[in-house]
Order: sequence, then structure tokens, then C-alpha cells
Amino acid sequence: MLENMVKEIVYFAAISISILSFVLIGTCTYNSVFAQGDKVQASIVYGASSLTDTAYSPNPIEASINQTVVWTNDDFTFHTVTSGSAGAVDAGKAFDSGLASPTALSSQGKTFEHTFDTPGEYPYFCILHPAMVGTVIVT
Ligand SMILES: [Cu+2]
Repeated sequence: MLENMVKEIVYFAAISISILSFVLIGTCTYNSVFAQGDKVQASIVYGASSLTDTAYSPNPIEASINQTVVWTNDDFTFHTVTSGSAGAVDAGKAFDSGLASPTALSSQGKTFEHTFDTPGEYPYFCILHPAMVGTVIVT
């Protein structure tokens, strides 16, 4: 009788430990994949047309060297992710989702990505709504 109870407790403990280790290993694997993931997600928020420095989220976007930033248009209108500032001669030189290119953020759900291989601060804006501004900080 007592022996059966002990057996049951041992059995239960063994199952608990194996389930726990499964969960732990799963969590670790997930974390390492996440850390290796070289993409930073950013959003053009809903209603961005009427926003300024909150149109792109997060703002600023922080990235490490050689990380790729992915912008998703979560709004219902056409936007761009264009490096520099409105009217500057070098606007769009570093990166530009464009107005007609395949990367154009012409509708909801479209994405544009750029990999930053040099540290620095990269201001950017939307050609169609120049009040929309953001910064990528690469360290
Ligand atoms: Cu816009």
C-alpha cells in the first residue's frame, strides 16, 4: 500500500520534471532564435497621415549593425519610408520604399525592409505626408 503510494509519487515527479524540462528547453530555443533574428519590426500606424513623430512606431527604432528593419504599413493609405528629410538633396539616398517600386508601401500590409551596416542616426520621412518623421538609431 505505502509502496504503491511512493511509486505513484515518484512516477508523478518524473512526469512533472520531464514536462518542465520540455517547457524550459522550448523557451530557451525560442529565445535564442529570437536573439539571432536579425530583423527589427516597425509599423506605420493606423491614421499615420495626420501624425508627426508618432506615425512610425516605435520611434526611434533601435537596431544593431547589420540588422534589418522591417516597416509594415498598418494604415489604409499609401506611405513611404524615405531617408533624410523633406526637401533635402540627399533624401532617399540611403533607403527609400519609393512611390512606384515593388517595395512601395501602397496599401495595408505591405512591407519595406532595409539593412543597416553602418552605425549612426538615420532620420526618415514620408514623401506623401512630410510631417511624418522617424529616426533609426544603429549602434
Ligand atoms: Cu505617409
